Amino acid sequence: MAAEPLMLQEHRRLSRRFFGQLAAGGALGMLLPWQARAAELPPECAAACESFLKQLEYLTPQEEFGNVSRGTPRPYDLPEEKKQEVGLTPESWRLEVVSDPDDPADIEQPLTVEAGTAIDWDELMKMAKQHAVSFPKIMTCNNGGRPLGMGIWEGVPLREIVWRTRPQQNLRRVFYNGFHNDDPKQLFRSSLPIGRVLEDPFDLPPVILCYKLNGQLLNGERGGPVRMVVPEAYGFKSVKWLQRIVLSNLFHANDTYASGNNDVDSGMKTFAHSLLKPEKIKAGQPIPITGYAQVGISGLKKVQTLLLPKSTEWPQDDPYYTQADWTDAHLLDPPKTWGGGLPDDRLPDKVHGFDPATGRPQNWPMRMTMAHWATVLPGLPAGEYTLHSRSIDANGYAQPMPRPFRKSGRNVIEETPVQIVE
Ligand SMILES: Nc1nc2c(c(=O)[nH]1)N[C@H]1C(S)=C(S)[C@@H](COP(=O)(O)O)O[C@H]1N2
Ligand SMILES: [Mo]
Repeated sequence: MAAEPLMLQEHRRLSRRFFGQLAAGGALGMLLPWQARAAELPPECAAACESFLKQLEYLTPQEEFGNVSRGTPRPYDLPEEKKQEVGLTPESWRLEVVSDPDDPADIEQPLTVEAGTAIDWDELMKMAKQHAVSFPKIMTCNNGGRPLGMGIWEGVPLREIVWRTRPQQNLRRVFYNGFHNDDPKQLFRSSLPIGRVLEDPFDLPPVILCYKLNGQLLNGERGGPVRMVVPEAYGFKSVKWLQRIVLSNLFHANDTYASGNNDVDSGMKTFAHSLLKPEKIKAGQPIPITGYAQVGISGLKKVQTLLLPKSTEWPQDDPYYTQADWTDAHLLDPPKTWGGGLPDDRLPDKVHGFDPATGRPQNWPMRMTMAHWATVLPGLPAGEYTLHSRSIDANGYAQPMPRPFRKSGRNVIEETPVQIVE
């Protein structure tokens, strides 16, 4: 039998501790038999949750991230010599930083391969010694229902490289793209306002040129040797196989992702989803449920669940169930171990949002990361039910508000079946 993914073990451990406390307090004597079987529970859920299981080890090993990569062929599938030739290995990697010919920014020192001024790996590592930063971030595709993975990303702030070009004026936007088989049709480009690059608002970490994920060099699939990582944004801003930065006086976005109707200025949303729930449970038995939340730019105050008979009609005048009787779930403590392939499970020395003395998070849950939750709902008569879960962000907005629009990132209220049997 395959070993249980570490993320699920950690999630079970955290949630068992939670359920154990409840049982010890006498509140849930009936839960004990279930708890005793916790290690094998619930197989039907394990199958349903398969794609999540890897994320349950708090950090996701980089090989196990969900992968969103364009390119024919994918850059990381090129033969080794070809990678060497096109700059997809650390030794051959070069980063150019130039002015936009269409909307020129006034820079004194473009960084180009031709002039021998492009940034290479040794130079980046030199900069890293002085400027490297690490931060936790959940990677999520704007269009995906589930996060791709949770990582600690390490890199050099993009602004350090922008300053090297000695910009003078007429600089309003930074575009960047990765290797794309030299085919304009395969170009994948994102962009940011210069202000976001030079300054970090609201305690955010900087935008980085990232070369490590969970303490290990970034692999080809994750965008190595170097990718952009934008802390507060959906995945499409974090361009992989980064090779070119264009400094522009254009005043608006021109991201590849704008085609496809995506909202390219959207910050990550907060949402909740269940992970382990009995698909079938006996009438009258307490119903244990665990899950995770993505903590977006607006933070996370709490997670709530609502278990309704399947026959319940969706209220026409209250499509987000704002008037329903939601039950608060319990947010679980930060994990004791981090997983994700971190060598010796040791976090890098200085991680944004972590206390350097204790190595523990300063606040919990942290924005732009994942939090786990658990709850036990009272037993119900036999029948078919629908479980809903939702988050309330730190500003008090219940999911899917304040921005319910699908193309600015998914955060629909979860709907999943639960069967209660005699
Ligand atoms: N060069 C390049 N960068 C890219 C992409 C791509 O296709 N090409 N996909 C983007 C999208 S849409 C997402 S969601 C993230 C996914 O990151 P991951 O594959 O490391 O999980 O990478 C982004 N960076
Ligand atoms: Mo994406």
